[in-house]
Amino acid sequence: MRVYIGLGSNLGNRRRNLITAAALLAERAGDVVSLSSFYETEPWGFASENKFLNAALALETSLSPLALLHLTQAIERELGRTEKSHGTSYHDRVIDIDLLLYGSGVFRSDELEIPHPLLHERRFVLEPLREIAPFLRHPLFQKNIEELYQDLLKKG
Ligand code: PH2
Ligand code: MG
Ligand code: MG
Repeated sequence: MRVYIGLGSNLGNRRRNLITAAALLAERAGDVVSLSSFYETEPWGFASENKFLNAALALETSLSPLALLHLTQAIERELGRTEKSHGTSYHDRVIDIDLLLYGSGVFRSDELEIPHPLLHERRFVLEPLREIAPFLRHPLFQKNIEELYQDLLKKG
C-alpha cells in the first residue's frame, strides 16, 4: 500500500530529526519512495518562537494503518518526544509523524483517522505533499492535492 506521511519538528536539530524519522521508517516500515524538500514554516494553531521544519514522504508498506500508527509512535518516543497534545492545545515537539493518506482508504477509530482530518487546512502539510504527489486524489473531497493547496491559498 502507498501511504503518505507528514513529518514535523520545531525543537533540537530539526533537520536531523526529520532525516532520522525517515530513515527509521525505511528500516522498519517499508520503502520510502519519495521524500519532499524540507520547508521552514511558522507554528500553526499555537504560539511559539520555534519555527518548524516540515516534510512529506511516500512509503510503500504492507503494514496495516494501526500497525503503522503504533510504529510511528514508537519512533516518536525514540527520538525523544515526551508529551502528547492535551486536549486541543499544540506544543513544541522534537518530532511529529502523521499518517496523512493510506492509499485511497478511509479509516476511523478512536486512535486514528485517515485521511488526516486537518490535511486540507494546513499549508505546512499540503505544500510538501504537493511537491511529491500533486495528482494524488483525496478520497473524501474528490480533489487532488494540488487543487486542495490552491483552494487553501485562495482562502488565505
Ligand atoms: N503541527 C501541529 C500544529 N502546528 N505548525 C507547523 N508549522 N508545523 C507542524 O508540523 C505543526 C504545526 C500539530 O501536529
Ligand atoms: Mg501533527
Ligand atoms: Mg501527530
